[in-house]
Amino acid sequence: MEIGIVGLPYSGKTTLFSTLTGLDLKSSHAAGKLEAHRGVVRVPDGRLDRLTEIFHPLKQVNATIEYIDVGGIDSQNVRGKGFDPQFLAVLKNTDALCLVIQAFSDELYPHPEGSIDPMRDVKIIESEFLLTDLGIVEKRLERLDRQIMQTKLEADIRERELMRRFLETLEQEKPLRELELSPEEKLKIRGFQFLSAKPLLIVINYAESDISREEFILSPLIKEYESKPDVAVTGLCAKVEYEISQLEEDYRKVFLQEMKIDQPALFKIIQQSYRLLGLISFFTFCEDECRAWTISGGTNAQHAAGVIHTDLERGFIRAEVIHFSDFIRLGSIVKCREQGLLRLEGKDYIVQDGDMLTIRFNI
Ligand SMILES: Nc1nc2c(ncn2[C@@H]2O[C@H](COP(=O)(O)OP(=O)(O)OP(=O)(O)O)[C@@H](O)[C@H]2O)c(=O)[nH]1
Ligand SMILES: [Mg+2]
Repeated sequence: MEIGIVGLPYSGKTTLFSTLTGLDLKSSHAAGKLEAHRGVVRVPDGRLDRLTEIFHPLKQVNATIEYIDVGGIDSQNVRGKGFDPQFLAVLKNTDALCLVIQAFSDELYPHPEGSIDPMRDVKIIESEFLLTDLGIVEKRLERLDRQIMQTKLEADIRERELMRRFLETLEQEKPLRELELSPEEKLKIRGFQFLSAKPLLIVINYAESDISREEFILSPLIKEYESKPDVAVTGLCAKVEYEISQLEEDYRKVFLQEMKIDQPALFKIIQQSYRLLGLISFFTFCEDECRAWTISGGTNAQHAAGVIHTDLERGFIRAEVIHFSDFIRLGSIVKCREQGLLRLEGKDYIVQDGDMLTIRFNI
């Protein structure tokens, strides 16, 4: 899973990326340059930490998400022209977008639009997403028109209808993620990798002095976006989060206590990215390792086994399932078995977030 970090220049993208990934690009990554950087992030999961405490495996393996710092979007240059092709090539391949908005003032880094206005900035970037998609749809429609004149293929005619719906939506300045689509149409849309169809996490990067006013700062955006599908709004002060991430573990705890922060905002961003992508985790546990595996919500037990290893999917017989919350409540596998909370499930069982699985299989 890949998430692209985008935003206007100096909004704090690289600061957020460095905080998330622990990779320090501040010195090597010149501001305003077009250059994508990738980094893998462990998804923090307190449940997995608990399992490790209980089973003492040799290692713990968290789920991961990959973030890409795509570089600055120069709003003055880009406006109305769609994105640079190099930039677009990276963005198109992502599974979701994380939009960083500058809500702090800093004389050294004046906002490119001349003032702080998060709602305006979200709309500027969203309209670039729409324009880029519009370009793709228009080109596709032209080609389909030509093809249909020659071959009159039923599939092309159906696709043209769908593209016309996309066109209409985009012309009304609505992102494609707001369209209701059939499963078949969803597959089709994925092939085009439209930017406005990707799940969007809006991250408001506010000033140090605003940490205690987060609710106030986020509320207009939450009001505007919370009811929309596949959009989430969150906030942090990237500069402070970066400093927290640079502290030694012991100092970090003291610092967080003093600032009255219960967990770094960073965890929140990672977990929200995970949720926005419709992902859930199941766990495996043995002497060697306790591990979280990532699947999409709605995945059945046989496909989930395939995430561990293709042999487990092919030779799948049954899954032994205990839910993490039952296991913690009763304290042991034996007690779960006695109470009938260790279940044997077949291949069609839909795996739930927090299930602990042991796969029985034939080789
Ligand atoms: N005061 C303050 N400064 C911040 C904050 N977040 C980032 N900055 C500073 O703003 C400057 C630009 O941040 P970057 O993270 O490089 O911004 P960027 O979006 O990657 O910039 P480009 O890649 O040039 O588009 C850096 O000097 C940061 O330290 C913040 O929350 N408060
Ligand atoms: Mg940057």
